[in-house]
Amino acid sequence: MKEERIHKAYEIARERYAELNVDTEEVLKQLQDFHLSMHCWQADDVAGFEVQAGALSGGIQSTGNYPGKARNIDELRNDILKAKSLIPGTHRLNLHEIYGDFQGKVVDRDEVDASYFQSWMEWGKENNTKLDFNSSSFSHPKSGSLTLSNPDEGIRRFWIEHTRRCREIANAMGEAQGDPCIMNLWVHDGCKDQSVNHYRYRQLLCNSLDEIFEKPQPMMKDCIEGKVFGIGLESFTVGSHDFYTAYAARHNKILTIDTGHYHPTESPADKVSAVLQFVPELMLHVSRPVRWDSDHVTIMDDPTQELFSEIVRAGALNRVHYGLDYFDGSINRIGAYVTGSRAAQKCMTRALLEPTAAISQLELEGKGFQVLALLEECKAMPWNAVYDEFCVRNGVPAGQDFIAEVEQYEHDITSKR
Ligand code: RNT
Ligand code: ZN
Repeated sequence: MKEERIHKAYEIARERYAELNVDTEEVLKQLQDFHLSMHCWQADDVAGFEVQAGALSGGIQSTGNYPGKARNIDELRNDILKAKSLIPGTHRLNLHEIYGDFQGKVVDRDEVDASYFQSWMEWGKENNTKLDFNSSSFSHPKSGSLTLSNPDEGIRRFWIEHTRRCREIANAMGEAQGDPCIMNLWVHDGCKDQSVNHYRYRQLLCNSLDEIFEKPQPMMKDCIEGKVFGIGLESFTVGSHDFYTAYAARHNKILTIDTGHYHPTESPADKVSAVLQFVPELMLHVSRPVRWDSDHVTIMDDPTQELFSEIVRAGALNRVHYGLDYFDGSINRIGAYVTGSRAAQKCMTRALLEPTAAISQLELEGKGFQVLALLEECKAMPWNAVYDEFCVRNGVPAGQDFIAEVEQYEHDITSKR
């Protein structure tokens, strides 16, 4: 039987790792405590539920037209539950403001409040899912290319009001779940072409943030996310990495690292040990850039592995929030959710199974060859037997078995939309 085979393989792996003084039972416990914050926007290509919703804007794009995307709140919730049933462990859900339960009412972004998220909070409680939150600056008539940094005071005030209200909503979520809600602030502000007002825009953004963060909201935590460029905003980004890193360091805010937001040869993993010297915590947006911030589904590639390994090596497991951020509309969206989430977990599994203390000791003794050799050996260690065991213990299909379940759900549900 398959489960028996998995247990047998695990027992062999356990012994193999014990030779390196790695306790796989301890790693399984740590994996159980490793919570992803699943991004709700993979299920519907970042559309959301605003009655007045327009096209996706703000320099981001979901490409592909695979059938079956969630069209309303019930479909989205069911899809997320289906995905969660195929991902071992307990995970959070990361909501954008545009995913409120607006009940057919036109609610503008500066009018939103916690009442529109009441049903989400109940859903979270019923489904053992804690919520995180995001303000939404894109896909709105007032989005333009500048929001919180707009010299037009009316527009800037509108977005300040929106973001303040989002912090209140996040705080209400945190209270309802008895655990702080992590709220991410990303705005797309930038310029398509040459501009001579860089200092002015950044000063305005700085002032807006100061106002937004003025009021303490004890049951939520703020994180701020920069990037290099957006589509149609290629020449200048107001909220660049330097801007937000400096802001976060000065104001003790959480910095968000979106792995798709750096120059292609820059390593997001290398930011971890640098910025954690100065900011309290990190939020991740685990994604996969293909040539640019294309938000492809997360896979076990070197940059993702390196990112999780750096977190573990820094002893920073509990200083990081593990959000995902990809939106691929060209393949089965639930399959995309599950594949990406499991890839992130597998990277974490490998990171946790590294005999870091021993390798560190060798490094301090100047034994460079031994360090290199051990790191190479780790790549071929039976980490997957540990991940399979984790799946089985959580009652979730191990290996490729989840593919058939996604296909069944497509056959029964999503293909009929
Ligand atoms: C955009 C940012 C941002 C969005 C989500 C939808 O480049 O990564 O995090 O992807 O808020
Ligand atoms: Zn992001």
